[in-house]
Amino acid sequence: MTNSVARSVLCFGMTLLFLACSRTAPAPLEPVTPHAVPLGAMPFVIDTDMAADDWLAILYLLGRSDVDVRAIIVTGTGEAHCPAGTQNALDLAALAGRPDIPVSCGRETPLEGDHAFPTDWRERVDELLGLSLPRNSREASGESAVEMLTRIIQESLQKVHIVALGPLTNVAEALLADPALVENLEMITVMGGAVTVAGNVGPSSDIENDVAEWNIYADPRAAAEVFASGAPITLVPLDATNHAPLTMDFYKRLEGDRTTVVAEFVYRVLRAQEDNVRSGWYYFWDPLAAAVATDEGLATVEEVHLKVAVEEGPESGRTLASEDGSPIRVAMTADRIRFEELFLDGVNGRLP
Ligand code: AGV
Ligand code: CA
Repeated sequence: MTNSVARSVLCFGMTLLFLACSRTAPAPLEPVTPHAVPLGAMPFVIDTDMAADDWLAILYLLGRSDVDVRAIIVTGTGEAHCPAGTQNALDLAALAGRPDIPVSCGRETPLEGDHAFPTDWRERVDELLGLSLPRNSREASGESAVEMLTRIIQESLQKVHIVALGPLTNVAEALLADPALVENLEMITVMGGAVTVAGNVGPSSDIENDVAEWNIYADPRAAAEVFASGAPITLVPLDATNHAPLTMDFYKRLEGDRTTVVAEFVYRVLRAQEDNVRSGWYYFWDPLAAAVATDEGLATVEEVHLKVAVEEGPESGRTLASEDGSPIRVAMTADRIRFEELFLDGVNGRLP
């Protein structure tokens, strides 16, 4: 082949590539104009492991003007690794018009034991499922997650609501170092556990454990410490989230009802997981917990005395009812229809 023929072939190939890319690459998202939170909004801290449904939960909370998200702290023991999880949290906050929210990450090992999320899950969420977000020009805070959480609770004039969407490592560490923090906590709403239903660790991995839910399994000691801390806790376990599967019906509904850049991003997240949604095992785990934190009427709540199995073995990380457990408010069921409505309104900017 002569040089000029080779060049033409190369050019033709590159043109095809360009056309293919320009046809499939989604349009970049333009962040919402930065805005302040109205006076009187309730102080919240989000503790998250930055898995895909955590992003949805965060965007729902940032969409509410009665919620003042004072920080997003990332769990180093959950699905995302600290560097990627921190960057993704900063970028999500900026997308929603809150580039100023401080973000930091916590320790990367559980308080006890060596449980961890599967490596391939971790890499996928680190990479934002292949999606992209506009970059927040701000950087992670110099404070650690525990310092940030502690300072915000201590400084707040109103009691703080923690929404915990991953392993409880950060919250436990803060409460162990300063047990008096519970005095200034409105509530800790936790997505985690499985009380009267099967767990989700065994069925989604090769780990022999049919009773634990992943967030509690990843750091059982941390969960046990938080439960025993005396803090007011609302647990949103699999018992409740099993009532909120993420269905293809909802996906189609969102496809036809996305009027904001936030709803567009949520749509892209679901599209990137369409196979999982179709197969029926994907749930609104964290978005339901976030919604219950703002609107408890979405769930039926019962007080149950709960313990966490901290010993290693096939029941490690189980949350079980026991007379000598701590009193925990447990969401047992959820109203899927009302939740879907609220969530869709939240990401479309239709909530007051
Ligand atoms: O167990 C639910 C928790 C939630 O906080 N996470 C996902 C949510 O962020 C772990 C989890 C359970 N099953 C999973 C999970 C799966 N199949 N893929 C990824 N994460
Ligand atoms: Ca999570």
